[in-house]
Amino acid sequence: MHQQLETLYAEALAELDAITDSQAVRAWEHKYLGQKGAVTLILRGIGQIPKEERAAFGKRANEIKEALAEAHARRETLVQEQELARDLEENAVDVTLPGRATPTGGLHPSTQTLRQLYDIWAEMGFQVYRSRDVETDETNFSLLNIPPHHPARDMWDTFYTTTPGVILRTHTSPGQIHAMRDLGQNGTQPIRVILPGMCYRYEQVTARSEMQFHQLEGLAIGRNIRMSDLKGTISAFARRMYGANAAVRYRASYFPFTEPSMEVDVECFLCGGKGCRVCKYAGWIEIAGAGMVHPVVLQNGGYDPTEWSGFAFGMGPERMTMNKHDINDIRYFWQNDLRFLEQF
Ligand code: FA5
Repeated sequence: MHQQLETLYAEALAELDAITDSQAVRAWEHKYLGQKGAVTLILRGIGQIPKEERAAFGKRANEIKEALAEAHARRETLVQEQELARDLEENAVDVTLPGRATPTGGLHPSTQTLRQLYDIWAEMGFQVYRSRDVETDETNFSLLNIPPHHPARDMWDTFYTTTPGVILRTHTSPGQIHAMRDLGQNGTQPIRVILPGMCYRYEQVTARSEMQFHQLEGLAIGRNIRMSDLKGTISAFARRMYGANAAVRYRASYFPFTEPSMEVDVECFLCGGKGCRVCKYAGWIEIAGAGMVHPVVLQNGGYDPTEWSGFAFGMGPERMTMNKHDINDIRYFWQNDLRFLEQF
């Protein structure tokens, strides 16, 4: 029995030393130290030992049991550490790898331009006045000095609704009427506003023309407003928008609701007037239609045109954005293609 015990001890230790995974450690514990384990069974069989040897045998058996339990605990810790190290190595995370970018939203290029315009005009004392997208024929045309059947209506191809007289605004100019009637207090108060908004035209969509686009209207009404005020204001705007040296020119034009009317060009900010792709080799880029508010329109807004005067202008933020970023097709703006939108 003594010999058997010592052999068992030596075997158990040798076996334990060779173990490299915790499952085997558990199996080993079961095999030697478990309730039906080899060492336990030997201890249980102590009765078969001659009485005089029993004490010495029991002592040795207990020593061995304890020694094996200790060896087991050490091995278990060691194996667990090795397993952890192996696991860390095999499933290593390279913390120096760049992270995956979280996509973030951004402002639409038109919104960026509009906000830049709001800032500039706010600095110059113009407040934002919001007007409706769905308009009446009367406000969009008649009150702006474009009577029914007037050939000038052809300038703006219109989206009609099924309700007679109700249309989608073709420009932001009807907002002039609303602003004058709303803020003018029966033609007694001066006004200085910008009117941004979406406009709709039933026209052939091309690289330069969408059927839906923004305009930013400006309106100033006062007692002594003259053409020089319009020109000074537009020039000051152009310097803020396009730089201190921005040159502006005015070309005679025609709008039924302004008299005189003009178109405003700014010297090409890309080539400085030498001629390039963006200005189509003209050296100048059109930025607005403008003019002195027509007396009939002042009257329709509630003002006495013999005492009051004013100027108005209308700019196209999409066209401005196209020039700024050299975008060659307006159709990109509303296609919601992230490849386009993410560039701004
Ligand atoms: C007008 O709509 C006038 N109401 C502007 C105005 C206001 C004149 C106040 C005088 C006083 P026009 O049709 O030219 O004018 O349009 C003005 C601007 O809107 C254009 O210069 C252009 O920048 C933009 N625009 C017009 N049509 C389109 C279109 N289909 N797509 C994109 N932008 C357009």
